[in-house]
Amino acid sequence: LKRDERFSQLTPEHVNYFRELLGKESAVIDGVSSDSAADDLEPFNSDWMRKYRGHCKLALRPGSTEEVSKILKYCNDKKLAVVPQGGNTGLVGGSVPVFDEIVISMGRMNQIHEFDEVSGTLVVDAGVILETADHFLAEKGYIFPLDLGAKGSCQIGGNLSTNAGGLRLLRYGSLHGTVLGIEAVLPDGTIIDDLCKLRKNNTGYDIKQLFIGSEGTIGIITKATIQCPQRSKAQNVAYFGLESFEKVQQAFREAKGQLSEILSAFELMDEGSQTLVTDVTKNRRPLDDKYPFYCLIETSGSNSDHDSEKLQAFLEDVMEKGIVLDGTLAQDETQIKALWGWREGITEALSHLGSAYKYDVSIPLKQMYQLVEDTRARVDEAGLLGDTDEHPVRAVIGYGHMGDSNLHLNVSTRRYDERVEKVLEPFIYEWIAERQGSISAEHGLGIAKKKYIGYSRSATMIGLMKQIKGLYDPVSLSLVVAWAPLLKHTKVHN
Ligand code: FAD
Ligand code: 2HG
Ligand code: ZN
Repeated sequence: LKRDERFSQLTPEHVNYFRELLGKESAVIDGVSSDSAADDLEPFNSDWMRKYRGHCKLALRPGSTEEVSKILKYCNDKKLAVVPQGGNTGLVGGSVPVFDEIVISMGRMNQIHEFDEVSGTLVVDAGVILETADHFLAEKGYIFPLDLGAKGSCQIGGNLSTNAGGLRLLRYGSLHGTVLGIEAVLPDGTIIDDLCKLRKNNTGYDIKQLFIGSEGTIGIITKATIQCPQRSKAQNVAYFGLESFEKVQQAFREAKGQLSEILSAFELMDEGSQTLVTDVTKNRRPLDDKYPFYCLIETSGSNSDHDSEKLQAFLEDVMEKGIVLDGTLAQDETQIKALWGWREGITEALSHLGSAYKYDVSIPLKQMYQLVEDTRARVDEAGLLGDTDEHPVRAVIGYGHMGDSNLHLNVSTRRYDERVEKVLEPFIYEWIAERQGSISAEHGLGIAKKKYIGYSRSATMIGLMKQIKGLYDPVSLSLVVAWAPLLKHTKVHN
């Protein structure tokens, strides 16, 4: 990749403008006029996986929508490249600079503005941390309709920009349904005020939807209104072992039939993924024996006794039918958390063990796990499996949101290694395209998948995306994002 010289280089004069605009010392982290800021800039330059690294010399931390607007207008006028950053937990390299883009970090915009206890509508700043919003809602008897392992650090603006799916999409649906309104700033500084609180609003195009899942390519989200459901009084969790992916599918079908309206999550883990969690946490496994597959089922309802009876009856039924080989039910809050840890803790465990090539994909359910097996066979054939310097792959594992046909294929290695990448790509993307899957289910394209968009979108669709980008960002130089090289209008590096 080469930096596009149409972008301006940062000068002390630019930095002075931002200093005057944002005032507070902590709002401008400046490595242009003071070298001593290099350490402070480090967290803005590297991503969660330590895979992507930028060289930004300036990070700005606006405190209001007006400040975001002035920053973007100035950058647009001066042809300064920027990258929006939320909690920096993204897994596709979209939240860090590629070169020396200015980071616009949203963490200071962290106010919860409004909550309506009757309708459940919540109005928040983009920089509010997901878990903070959920704790606030818990006190009111409500729940945020999105939950994911990175909840302690990711921000609502980042969640919307990636259209994060997470652990309970099965129950509460996607953010395209639960976001009622947004406020955003376009690259030229225009503030879009669409902070609607209505469930129904069919007056013209639903423009906010374009900001959900567009990874900051057309503007920066500054506020959002979210429709939040009431928190269920009772929660139950079961974890069980199965002998094949065929049986996993049968169990899913049974769960939908027998648990119907109380089913709130159906997650899949293979044995490889659970081995990695065991290696890292040293925790005792929930089941005595090992099985090729495990599922985690969560129910959320209004009556604990009724729900646990239902879950117990479900477990007995699927064991009697030979669908499930063994299972356990959490007895209290601590056990619920512990069982969830075997699913939510996989990403964290992988990061402790070195590096991981991540493929977040949607595949028609029947064929979902076949991708893991085919990839493992391919890596093995290439002589890369072994967990040594010569054979760097530790494991090829699969887990994910079974209820949404969303697989997380991870190839765990000692370190990022070109030989491994060559064996995996474009093989995996071709495999998915042949089955009409999606190469990007819930994490986005970022820099990791920008050049592979054609495996999941037609030339016509990509053409329409370019038109939209051109419309919102006509100067096409102000927002540097990972998709940029693909969307011709913003070609920023070759
Ligand atoms: P960042 O990583 O900072 O940014 C993500 C993208 O959004 C970047 O392109 C950035 O430029 C852009 N962006 C950020 N804020 C704004 C804004 N205000 N306006 C415009 N653009 C913006 N994802 C899932 O979907 N489901 C999961 O279950 C899930 N689990 C995870 C578990 C772990 C342990 C980790 C580390 C990540 C997980 N993720 C998951 C991935 C990640 O996408 C989410 O954590 C989250 O949505 C990213 O939010 P963030 O605030 O960290 O955004
Ligand atoms: C999850 O569901 C996240 O745990 C992360 O989306 C997936 O690490 C991954 O590949
Ligand atoms: Zn996920």
